[in-house]
Amino acid sequence: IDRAIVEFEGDFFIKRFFVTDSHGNKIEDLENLERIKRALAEAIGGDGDGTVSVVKSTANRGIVVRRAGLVEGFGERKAKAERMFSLMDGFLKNDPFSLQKDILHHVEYTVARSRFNFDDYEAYQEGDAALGNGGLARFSACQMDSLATLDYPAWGYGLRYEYGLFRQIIVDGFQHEQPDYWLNFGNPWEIERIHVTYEVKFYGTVEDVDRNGEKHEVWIPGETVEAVAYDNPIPGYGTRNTINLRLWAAKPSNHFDLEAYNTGDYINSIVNRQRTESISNVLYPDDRSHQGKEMRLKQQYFFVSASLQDIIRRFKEAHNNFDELPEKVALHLNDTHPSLSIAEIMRILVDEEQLDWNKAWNIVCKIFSFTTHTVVAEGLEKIPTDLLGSLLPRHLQILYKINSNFMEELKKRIGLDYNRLSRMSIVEEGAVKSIRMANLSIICSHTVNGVSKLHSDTLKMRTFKDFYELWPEKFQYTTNGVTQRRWIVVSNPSLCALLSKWLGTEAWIRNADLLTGLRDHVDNTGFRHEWKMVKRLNKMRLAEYIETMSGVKVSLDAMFDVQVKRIHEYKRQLLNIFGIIHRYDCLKNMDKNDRTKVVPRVCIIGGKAAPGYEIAKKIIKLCHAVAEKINNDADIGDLLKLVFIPDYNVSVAEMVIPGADLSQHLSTAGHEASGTGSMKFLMNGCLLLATADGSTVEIIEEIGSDNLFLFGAKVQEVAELREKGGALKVPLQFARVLRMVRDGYFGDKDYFKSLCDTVEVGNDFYLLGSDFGSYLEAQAAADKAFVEPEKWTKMSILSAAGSGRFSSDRTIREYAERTWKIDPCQCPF
Ligand code: C3B
Repeated sequence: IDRAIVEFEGDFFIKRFFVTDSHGNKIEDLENLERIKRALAEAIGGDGDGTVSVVKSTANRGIVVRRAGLVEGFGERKAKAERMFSLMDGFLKNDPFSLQKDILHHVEYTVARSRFNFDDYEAYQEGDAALGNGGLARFSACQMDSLATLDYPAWGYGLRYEYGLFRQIIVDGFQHEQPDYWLNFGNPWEIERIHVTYEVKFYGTVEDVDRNGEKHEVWIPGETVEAVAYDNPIPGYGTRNTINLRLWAAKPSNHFDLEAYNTGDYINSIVNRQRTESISNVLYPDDRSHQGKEMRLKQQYFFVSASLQDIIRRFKEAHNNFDELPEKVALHLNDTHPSLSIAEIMRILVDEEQLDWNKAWNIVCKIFSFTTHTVVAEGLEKIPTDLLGSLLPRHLQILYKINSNFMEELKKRIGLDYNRLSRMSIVEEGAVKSIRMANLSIICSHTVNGVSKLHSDTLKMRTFKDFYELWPEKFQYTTNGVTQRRWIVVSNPSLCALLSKWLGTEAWIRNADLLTGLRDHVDNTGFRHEWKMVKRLNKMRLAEYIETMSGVKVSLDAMFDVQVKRIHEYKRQLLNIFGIIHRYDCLKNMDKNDRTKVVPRVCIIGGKAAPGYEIAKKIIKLCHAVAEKINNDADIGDLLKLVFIPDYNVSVAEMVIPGADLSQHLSTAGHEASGTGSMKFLMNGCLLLATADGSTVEIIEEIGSDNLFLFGAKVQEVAELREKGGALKVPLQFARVLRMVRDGYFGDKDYFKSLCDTVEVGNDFYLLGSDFGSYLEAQAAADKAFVEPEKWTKMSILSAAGSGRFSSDRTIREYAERTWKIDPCQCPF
């Protein structure tokens, strides 16, 4: 390597960047990445003009522009970001393999002309705003991108948590959680709206007041906190429309409790105030179980109350008749987390705006639509009435009234079928009397959506059967999707360039259906060669990351086999680990000659366990214990490696997904409502090994069953298999693997006992044992396909070619047209 050339435009942007050998030829051999980086560091890492340094990127987010302290005001910042992106586009056009850009993935540069020096910047990596737990939140982010791009007039509301989802660190194979204080260095993208604030109230009592001779109930709250808006603009792609994600932060209210101060208890009243202000502090890390915690309920109401005040204020600015509300406002409930808004809007309309109850109810029922994102029972929220009654006494009354009206109406429709009436009631009687938030949401929404066809069928036939029979027309499905702008354009620039080159257009970035055009080139060897090169480049990027994170060196010739998602028993990471143990066991017992025929594998697992979810944490530990054994077995070498990637998050996903050959989606049929990870892998030309669950069923319709590896019980077989209990047939291989773990082959025998018990015959709720045989067959089929690179590449191309239907653009268009009945609306400029 002779020189690295970096040309700058202005102070901020790298205009051109390349590396040449001593003959002046551009170097494309990325195996030499380390050397290239060193050369670069030598060439420009010193001082030069004192502005640029090169380091190993840990975030791997492409070019990271350091903004802090450099620019002020959103307009200017946006203009600069736009310039940067247009330069990046330039790279892509001139270099179909986007060599330069891939190297830039490893290069961070910054401007040190202000008071910062580079070391400060290194600590200030722009991390993810981890404001959600898993698939549900990431899906919302994709929806926001599509809403903006398709010019729909829509806003998102949420909470501005100071601590997002915990950072996962692994010590000795165990997960530890660390707080993620992501706002430490400020968030330059957000705009604090100090003038958009609302009071949110809690506790207190309900009192009767006389209004024109009539008795009315009015809430006299006991505690007030202020909600301040922080706006996060979401620019659409290829349009000037920008929508808003408005996040609320809790701030001290200026309403002092005079009495407390006057009695001299100054310190305690400050402490109490601080407790109130902590409402938006931290995201609950359990993505499914709801333990009826007061703070969680406070967060939900804080979010709902501030958002509704904002929505109603904006409505009232232009309208004065609430009859027009359903014409102008559509509110979508994503899962039941915001469903208190039903009671809150009734309270506003009846208690504050003084509308008649029935009139208000008719309006409200035309505004809400509801998507449920799960079938797992723990996912259906129930709020103990004791808790609700103390925190929001008026809301509890309103909920009781909604329920008694509904029960009366229901009796007229179905008669005195008390079992059914009690199943459909919003109020659950029992040891802990509670409010069923899903029932409330269904009753009040005009549309109830599932997130895939299979999920919707399950809702209709099982979870909400009673409601489906009452209102079949309410039930629909809108299959999830993901945005190709993040999951291809941002995270896989090489593939992005390749797609545009062979499709002859960049229009697929706004219209993913055009990806089907790839089918026309699948027999073109030149195209397939380039396709393979892109995958290899991404595998290199991933291999380097794996080595940095875990010290494990992996071979690029191996199949990169990935399972990344939250750790859950139903997602069956344990099935994957058992499969790996089985593979290892076979290798150990194999003739040396036969080993030459084995497809080398790099198995990659990543995901966070909820801090209180013991079994999930044990799965993580087992994965490390097995990895320890396999990776240090010199006899096995490159034939099998197992790596756990810590702290799986969006940034990590952006690197892992493009580098995967195979991805696993193993949920027991009927348990994954949709799944969106699979769609991201599909877009990146990664083959799927999956059960017929969630949206996979529709993926098969698009790409054909020949282009993925399907296994496991079908949804209609699951109940019957479970009934068999102890009489269930389990393959010998499964019993053997289970025995190895039980006997302490991977150490920590006692620790793993309870984990093994969960999959023992008779206790194996998620059916790992009975699916194991067909799982191994699917894995064998994957191996067989992988040794024929041309066949594999065709399958990979056809996977990406069929991924257009799983763009969130399609999802959003369906919601807009069918559910919200809204039209695109371009901002006039
Ligand atoms: C998830 C589901 O588990 C996924 O199947 C689904 O694709 C996404 O939502 C988006 O619809 N989900 C989640 O991450 N957290 C919940 N509490 C419920 C569902």
